Amino acid sequence: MPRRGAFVVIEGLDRSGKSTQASNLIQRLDDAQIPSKLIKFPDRSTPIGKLIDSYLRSETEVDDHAIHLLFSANRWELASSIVKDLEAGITVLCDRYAFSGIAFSASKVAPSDAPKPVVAEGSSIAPTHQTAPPLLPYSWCRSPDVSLPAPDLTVFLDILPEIASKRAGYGNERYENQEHQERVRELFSRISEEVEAEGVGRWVVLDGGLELKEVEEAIWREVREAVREGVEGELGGVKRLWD
Ligand code: NYM
Ligand code: MG
Repeated sequence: MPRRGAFVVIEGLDRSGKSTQASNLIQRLDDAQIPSKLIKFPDRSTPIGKLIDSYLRSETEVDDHAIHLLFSANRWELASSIVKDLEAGITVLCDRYAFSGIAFSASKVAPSDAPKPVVAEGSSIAPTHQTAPPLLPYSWCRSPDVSLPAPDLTVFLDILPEIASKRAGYGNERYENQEHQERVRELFSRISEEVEAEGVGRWVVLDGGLELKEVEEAIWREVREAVREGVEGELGGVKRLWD
């Protein structure tokens, strides 16, 4: 059985605390002398990443299909180096991955010009955003990431969109509005079921609304276990999405 680094992904809604936790985690891995590397998607430093950055800041308009493919291409740019690092025994920690790609794109709906219906508080009538048809089919959103290296562990930091929206810095970029984030959260839940059904590594949901330190400890427990499995050869070779 090959010994290798663990591929760990942190996912969540915007402002769920991913980036903070990722940098704390890399520090803990360092302190434990576990060779590790932190990467982040979108990687805004490459030419493709710069285009994505400009799109996210609403400086550029890009067709929804095209931007989805660019997000995926931005991962493919790093795919072989991820595998190389894992095989060299380096634990790769990744802040967002293909699951964000699917969740944020498949949750897009056509902007509605129609005025919103007035719904009384506590009413069971579904709000408009739940009935609007998706712009991009789910299976289409999934396909460009097929065959990317599969994570061994995905930690999903779950937070209510309403709580996230109150955190500092929220709302500056495209997609950072509660309605979209509600749909993204539903999509993540669907993705987690598929990850489990298809055995694409482990998917762990942690409460991102807890105290920072508590979340950090919970993540650390999961990651330490994944690292151990890698060192002891239990993870096997690097798998691919969605083999
Ligand atoms: N995002 C991220 C996508 O729409 N597709 C993707 O494939 C990825 C990786 O970009 N709102 C979205 C999610 C975020 C935004 O990410 C920027 P971050 O982590 O806030 O820089
Ligand atoms: Mg963000």
